[in-house]
Amino acid sequence: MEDIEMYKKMLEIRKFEEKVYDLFTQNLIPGTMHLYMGEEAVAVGVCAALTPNDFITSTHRGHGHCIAKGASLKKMMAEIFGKKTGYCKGKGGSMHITDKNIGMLGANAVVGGAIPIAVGAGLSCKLKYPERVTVCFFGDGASNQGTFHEGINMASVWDLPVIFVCENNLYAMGTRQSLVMNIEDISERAAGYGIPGATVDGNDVMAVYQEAQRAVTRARNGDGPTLIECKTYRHKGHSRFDPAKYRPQEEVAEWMARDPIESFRYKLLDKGIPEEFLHKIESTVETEIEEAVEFAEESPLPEPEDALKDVWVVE
Ligand SMILES: Cc1ncc(C[n+]2csc(CCOP(=O)(O)OP(=O)(O)O)c2C)c(N)n1
Ligand SMILES: [Mg+2]
Repeated sequence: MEDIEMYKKMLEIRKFEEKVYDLFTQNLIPGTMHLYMGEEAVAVGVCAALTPNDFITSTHRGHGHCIAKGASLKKMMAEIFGKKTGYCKGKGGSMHITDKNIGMLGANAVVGGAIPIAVGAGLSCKLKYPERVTVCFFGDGASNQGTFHEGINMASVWDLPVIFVCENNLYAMGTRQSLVMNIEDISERAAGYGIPGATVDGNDVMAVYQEAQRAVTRARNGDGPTLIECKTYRHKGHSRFDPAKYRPQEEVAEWMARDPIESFRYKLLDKGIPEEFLHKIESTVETEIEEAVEFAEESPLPEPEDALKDVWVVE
């Protein structure tokens, strides 16, 4: 993927979420949300190394993964508005966005819940479509779940084409990593399963892209999984109402100064990309977001008689 396209994708995620945040705080859309703002370089850098046929699994903080894999902004926005035209016909909300047409196997509200799903996808690809890889995104908190250890072990033993991407934003809700782990680099855990592990600056989209490319090549060659830890930081609190008071102000300031989008913009300018060209991309993205909101606002709500359609119930 061209660097300019990566810039545009990161901007789409940021602008989409700024809009969603704005609408949530005005109580214009229901539910809760976990914003990805600040972590855009991870999803975009990794997905830039994938083809449309590859798969990803996501988390509760999934807007960035969906957009980076090519999801429709209109259908995402409509879903968040609870409208019939949304990805889950308005019944799933932010944490259940799924699009099998683009290989997006689903956001997931269960922390660590998508790890076994990615391993299952990896197994079926190994058997049926050996050229395809599956990327599994998860957080630092999820890497303490049993699903992580069981999943990564199975992927290693069976040489599955799965790339484990740990988004280490230093916190699981209000719990700092150092309180629940005696290691600093989660990539060290790869050694325990006999696979390569790498730690990368998760705010540097090119660094993430290059590391992802290495892992993708390995997986496509049948050499098995890789664990990539991306060090990053969320700009907002854990979810809608969290003011994130548990984070030291100096730490927040330090990471805000390393905004992945702003720093990449400087790099593009340094490379000689004209500023007017970037302005053009920025206004195109603004228009795309406005169109997504319009689409969502104008879409109908689901019918009451559809409430039990497309859902599983245990009687
Ligand atoms: C199995 C399970 N346990 C607890 C929760 C509540 N919960 C939601 S998000 C979260 C923290 C996840 O932290 P991390 O994996 O680091 O992801 P981040 O939110 O930082 O992106 C917790 C504990 C949950 N959704 N699922
Ligand atoms: Mg975290």
